[in-house]
Amino acid sequence: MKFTTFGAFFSTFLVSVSCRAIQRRDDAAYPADFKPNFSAQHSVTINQPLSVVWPVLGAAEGLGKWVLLESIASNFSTQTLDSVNVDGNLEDAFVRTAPAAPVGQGFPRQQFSFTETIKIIPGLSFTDIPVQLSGTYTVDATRNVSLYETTNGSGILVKKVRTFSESNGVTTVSEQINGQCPTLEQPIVQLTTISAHNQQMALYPTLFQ
Ligand SMILES: *[C@@H]1O[C@H](CO)[C@@H](O)[C@H](O)[C@H]1NC(C)=O
Ligand SMILES: *[C@@H]1O[C@H](CO)[C@@H](O)[C@H](O)[C@H]1NC(C)=O
Ligand SMILES: *[C@@H]1O[C@H](CO)[C@@H](O)[C@H](O)[C@H]1NC(C)=O
Ligand SMILES: CC(=O)N[C@H]1CO[C@H](CO)[C@@H](O)[C@@H]1O
Repeated sequence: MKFTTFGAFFSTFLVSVSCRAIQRRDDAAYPADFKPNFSAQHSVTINQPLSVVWPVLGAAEGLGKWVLLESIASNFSTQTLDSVNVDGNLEDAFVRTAPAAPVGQGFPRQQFSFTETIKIIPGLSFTDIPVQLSGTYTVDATRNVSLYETTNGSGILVKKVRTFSESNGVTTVSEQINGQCPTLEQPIVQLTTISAHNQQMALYPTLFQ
């Protein structure tokens, strides 16, 4: 890792350690105060029809497989599977903290959690920062859209919308990430998100080999 990157990571580390004690963001206010300040978009093509791609990258059953393609992700597990009613389109909604819909209604919503390990100095594991993330993955199978929302509990929120299109037996998977993090961390989070997102999506085709 280049020294400048290391410096940025290290100051992020110091900032996040020093902020941890004083920062108490009210997670219950989400999404009313969701003001995204980092974003990424990317798409990949998979040489398979949507009928093959959907069960892995669309439906919730495949969630753990693609979450763990991110090189810094580990310790994935799922919790409650329920469903949620949405006014309007799923991609425009925030459903992570919404009340569950009565059985038989709404879009299926899978709760999950995993750990992202931010490596400050590669090879020196005592400098690693584990970030526990929890979220929901919600699926509109009629419109071929899914919505991924995570939080670390306070301060970092990520919304990712995934859309699918098929042409001549080839499926294009597109993702739009919008996230919110503390202003001081925005530059490094923006850079890390773009590179981790591109790296992860480049591996999607390997799930079909
Ligand atoms: C989530 O991340 C933010 C930004 O780094 C940090 O300030 C906050 O303490 C973290 N929350 C938890 C619960 O770790
Ligand atoms: C694994 O995830 C659980 C929550 O599901 C968390 O309590 C635990 O600390 C995590 N372990 C590691 C090693 O990150
Ligand atoms: C969703 O994908 C299926 C399978 O490719 C397709 O038949 C259907 O028209 C798509 N629906 C929408 C709304 O794009
Ligand atoms: C890159 C990015 O999305 N930056 C945004 C960070 O947040 C401010 C305030 O909400 C926006 O003005 C920036 O566009």
